[in-house]
Amino acid sequence: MSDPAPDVEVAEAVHRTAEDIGSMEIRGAATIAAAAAEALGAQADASDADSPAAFRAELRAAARILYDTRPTAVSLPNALRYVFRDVDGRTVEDLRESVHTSVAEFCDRLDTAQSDLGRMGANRLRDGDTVMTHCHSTDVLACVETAVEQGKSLSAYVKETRPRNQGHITAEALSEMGVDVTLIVDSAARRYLNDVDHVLVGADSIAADGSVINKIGTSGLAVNARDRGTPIVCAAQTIKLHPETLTGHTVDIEMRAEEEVVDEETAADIGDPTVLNPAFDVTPPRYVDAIVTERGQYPPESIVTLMRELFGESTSDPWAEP
Ligand code: RUB
Repeated sequence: MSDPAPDVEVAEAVHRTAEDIGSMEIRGAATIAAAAAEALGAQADASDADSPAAFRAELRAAARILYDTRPTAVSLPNALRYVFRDVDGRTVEDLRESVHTSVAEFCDRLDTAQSDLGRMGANRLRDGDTVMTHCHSTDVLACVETAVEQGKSLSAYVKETRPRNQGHITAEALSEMGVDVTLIVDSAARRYLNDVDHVLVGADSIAADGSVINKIGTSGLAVNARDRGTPIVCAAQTIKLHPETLTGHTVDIEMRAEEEVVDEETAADIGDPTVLNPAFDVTPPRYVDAIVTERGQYPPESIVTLMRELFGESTSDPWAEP
């Protein structure tokens, strides 16, 4: 995507948020969505535009910079769309205020959606159950946390999730909740699936056919879980539904730097192999038992009805030039 026109001012805070999302200082689909919305609020605050048109051009340029950071989590463009939808006003002041109202409403809805989803997911978990997790998903953690608050005692096998080890964040969060945590390397997952009652994963995007796009390794885990007969549940707020897949678009899978997999020196020592580092993969709906959203639990194949209801058949790209 093109850079903003040189005369359009974008706030330093927007550039900082974009850098933090790109470097994964800010990561996870829900967290990215909230940060992107808040960055639009920061842009509105910082703007000294002298006309509504100039204000809108700045906001679009900010959204474009945020949109370009990571391609897979649809929560990011969905957040930008949500904020833009309600931006209205005849003066710069009115516009600024409407951005703030919209950002606050969006962040409130994210929080509410996550706790509603947590209650639905917790209903699946029974006292004494063992779960297995992959990566770090705040939607998954919301389910476990609610179950623990309901007095259920839970154990967890936590996959470390190479190459970035987000499993460590999950391990810490679950331990703080009082869950009995066992950390395992990714390749040990199948070995322990017989001891697991539920595999719980999040999502960066959910396609119209019910495919779950999540951290690399999710699809292999799901196939193994199906083979072992262990139910696999995806916890995902509706902000993860990818409306463009309704019209045949596919979800971009982000490729990240080789250095996340192997440092330069080690790579040189082992003959400089080609290194591939896809950040996400696609789990077909037949390997997923249920998608738990704040609107209830869905078999993956029927998520399309919810997607149509919430998004309709067309989407806007508010970051694009009019
Ligand atoms: C994070 C990841 C998470 C989803 C859902 O990948 O795959 O499972 O984003 O997270 P990365 P949440 O670490 O590359 O961002 O439930 O918090 O939205």
